[in-house]
Amino acid sequence: MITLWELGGRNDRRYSVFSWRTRMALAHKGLAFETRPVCMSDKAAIAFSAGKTVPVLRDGETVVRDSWKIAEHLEARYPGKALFGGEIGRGVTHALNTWVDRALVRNMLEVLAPDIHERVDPADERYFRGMAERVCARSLEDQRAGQDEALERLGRSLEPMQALLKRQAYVCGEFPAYGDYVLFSLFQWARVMSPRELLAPEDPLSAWRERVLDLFGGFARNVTTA
Ligand SMILES: N[C@@H](CCC(=O)N[C@@H](CS)C(=O)NCC(=O)O)C(=O)O
Repeated sequence: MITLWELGGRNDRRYSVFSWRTRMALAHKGLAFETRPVCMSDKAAIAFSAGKTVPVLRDGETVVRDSWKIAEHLEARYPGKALFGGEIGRGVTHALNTWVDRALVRNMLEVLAPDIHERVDPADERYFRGMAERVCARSLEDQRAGQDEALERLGRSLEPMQALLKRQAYVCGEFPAYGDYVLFSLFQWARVMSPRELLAPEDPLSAWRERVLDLFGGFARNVTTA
């Protein structure tokens, strides 16, 4: 039995950017799982993990925290359909994971934060505001006023992936794997929490996002969105 703890927002939205990586990895491996929505501010709910962030995965007796460590755990325990493709693939995917976390997540948060704030669980509104204003160093109101510039910054930081996806169907090549889910998690975060369309139809990222949304019988497509 596999259980995933992840953030729950209004209308049962599942919006944790990092948990979407885990969700896609579980679907890729064909593993059934249960989910437990938690509030960002409710650290007691995940105290058993000895950490303060989701995703947290319990797989039988094993508890794993941190989306990257969860991906490594799933790859080791369920080798069937590869998430990384061997040791070199693991290393390169880890590099991509680190780049996305350090170069893209904050840019995406600057675009989305005011919209996310309107859709988090009401019990998390204050907590989310505090986190977003600390990370982005601006009030949510200033962030809303600056959303267009934030979108431009995000667009510039996505340019390497746009160039790549003109040349191949998926981040990982001919077929999707964990590197795709790492990048996709940002766009799923946006779909679930913001009514703003981030990608022009002619953007190679747009066609790629549609391909990922189609995977596993529309697993990521058929959820509550903004
Ligand atoms: N490196 C961690 C980051 C996890 C993370 O920051 N999760 C957010 C939700 S998307 C969280 O739980 N935040 C709670 C908080 O900041 O207190 C991972 O990949 O799992």
